[in-house]
Amino acid sequence: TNQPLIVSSPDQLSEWDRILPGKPVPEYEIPWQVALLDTTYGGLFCGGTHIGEGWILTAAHCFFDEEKQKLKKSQIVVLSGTTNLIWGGQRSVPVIDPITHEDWNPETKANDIALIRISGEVPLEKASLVDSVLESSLISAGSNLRVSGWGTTTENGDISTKLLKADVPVVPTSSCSQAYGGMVNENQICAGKNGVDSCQGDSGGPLAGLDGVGKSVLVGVVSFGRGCGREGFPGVYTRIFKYRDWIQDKTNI
Ligand code: 4AZ
Repeated sequence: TNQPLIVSSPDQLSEWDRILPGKPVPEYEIPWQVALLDTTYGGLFCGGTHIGEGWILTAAHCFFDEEKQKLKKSQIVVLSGTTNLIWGGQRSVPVIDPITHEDWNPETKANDIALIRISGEVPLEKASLVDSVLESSLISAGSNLRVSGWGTTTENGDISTKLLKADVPVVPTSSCSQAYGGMVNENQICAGKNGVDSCQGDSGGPLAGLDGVGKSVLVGVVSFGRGCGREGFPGVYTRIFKYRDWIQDKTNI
């Protein structure tokens, strides 16, 4: 449909208070970024990344509500081809129910990864998935990765109607795991610093790095965090490289 979405009223925050803090993404800079909208209220519930042939990579926790019931395909619309959540772009519907990882654990948040299949009619650019050699150089502690989304621009704040991006420094898994009481392991990447982070609604969206020729490669999926942008609590991302076989198995990508 071409109905405008119902989103939170535009907030009063300055550009720099957004995605903690974010910069607006120019149109076409991250063309594989999608928004997942819930048809029951028309609003954003997660982000996602087009990885090819109508497959959207996202987070498993996106599809479970408070009662831990899975969202079905009829409750989901995939918005692509726009940085503006309200106007423009294409809307696609999933052709099958979301495929969530078999070992997704809502208590520990382990294996927070999922796939959505949309009909292949929308020509969407795809993100490349990181390989092992590139990955090891991209996730060395202190290097920056880029996260993007329409998520809230402060903890418990409003979502952004414009797609925002932020560069987040990689934090060693050991110290991150300590902060999160042992919940984080080598299947995850931690990134972020005081005031620079992803937040609610960014979940499922891309964490990306640049290869040797400046081409974007997908490294992680926004998963969780204690609050947003808090000192000592970086954002936690699903480490895509560790799920390469799972993705291949489900999608042939
Ligand atoms: C969320 O609630 C969420 N700071 C996502 C990412 C982060 C925190 C919360 C990371 O979806």
